Amino acid sequence: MSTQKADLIQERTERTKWFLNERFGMFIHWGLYAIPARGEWIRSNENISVEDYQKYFDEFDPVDYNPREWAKAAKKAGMKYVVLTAKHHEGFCLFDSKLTEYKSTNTKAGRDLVSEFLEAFRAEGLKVGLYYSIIDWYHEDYPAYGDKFHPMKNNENFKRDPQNFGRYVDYMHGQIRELLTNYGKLDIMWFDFSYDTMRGEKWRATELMEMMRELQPHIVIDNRLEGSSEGGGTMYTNDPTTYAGDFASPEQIIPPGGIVAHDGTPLPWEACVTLNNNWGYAAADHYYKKPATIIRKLVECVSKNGNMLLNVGPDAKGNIPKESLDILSEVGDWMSRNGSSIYGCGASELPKPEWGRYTQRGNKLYAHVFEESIGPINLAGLAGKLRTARLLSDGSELILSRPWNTAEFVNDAYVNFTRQDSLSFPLPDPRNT
Ligand code: FHN
Repeated sequence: MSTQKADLIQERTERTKWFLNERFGMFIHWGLYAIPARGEWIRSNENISVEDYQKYFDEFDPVDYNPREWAKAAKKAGMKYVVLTAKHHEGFCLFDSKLTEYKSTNTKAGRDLVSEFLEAFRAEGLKVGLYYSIIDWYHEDYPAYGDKFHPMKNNENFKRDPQNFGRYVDYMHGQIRELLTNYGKLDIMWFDFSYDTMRGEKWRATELMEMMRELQPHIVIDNRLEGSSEGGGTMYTNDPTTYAGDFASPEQIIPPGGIVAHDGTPLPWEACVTLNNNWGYAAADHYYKKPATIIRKLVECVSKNGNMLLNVGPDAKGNIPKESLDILSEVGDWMSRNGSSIYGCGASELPKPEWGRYTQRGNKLYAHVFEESIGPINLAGLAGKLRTARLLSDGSELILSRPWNTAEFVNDAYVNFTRQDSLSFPLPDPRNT
């Protein structure tokens, strides 16, 4: 490995230390698509022309937008960082960009939504990040014709001159410069997404990364200037490009074995997950995951050295759906008692037990009991197994953390459970047995 590449990997390790410690963040997908309320891909899925989509720009007026309330909900849920869509594929900018008229300050709202968002979440002590879509269905120089990720791919009226794609890339770089210059310290930049031949230097990614590292050297960046939700890119190799990114970004699926480089070394990664089945607000989508499911996913991510970025999709007026808030509140109840089994934790050397998962931080081992079908866990027997396996040094502590009853979640089971959902006792000293 060249020195330069070794330095890149070392710098990435340094940059992501806080990120891998916090483990749990909030993703927020918000834009004009919240008005029709059928998810963020509506313009493409329903082949809506720019003219027909304009009515949403004309209507957008989030009178209930109060990002401080969003931030309080995230903090109460135990989340430590947040990522908001500054611009999604629709091309609408939630910030006062000087490079376009298609922005929130030109709507009835008349507000820089990103600026207010950043101030509110910083005030609640969370680290802040912005999502930026490199795909842009609004910009006239984004290649529409023949591009499968563009809504007008087969519409003769939307043929584009691909020679002007460079003008779109200039626009994209200019907006990234605006975001990293005009909005204070950002902790995360979340690009979305590369595909087919549209990756890497098609976005002039080396030039973009050099500019970003000059403006905000500490900022943690995902791998989608090269990759997508399916992964991809050189961060898995020992020869990463300058724009390989600092973390892999699996989507909805938690990788079976976590994420490692080709040589087997663990890589920083974060799984992004929806609460229902949509990223953007979808009024008819009531298929929400249960709090226990969310907790198990978070525990699974951490048990595999990963983070979880849990999504909310506010509605057109700026309200996070009540179903989402209720789940976040109950996840927060559990996190308030068991956050020590998440923050700063990672995989254990122990193999996964049949009844659940382990997370570990130093010599503290957290046993997350998911399945009680094998009857009450014999803690002494478990401690004996750990001791025999000599996998924990003397003075280690085994903390039993039981993310809720595996039975169908009902309130009284939750009440019974909370009085004892975390037991902690020192392992018997092997010298006394
Ligand atoms: O197309 C987007 C999608 O709308 C959403 O933003 C997700 C979140 O990671 N990313 C892309 C799909 O991979």
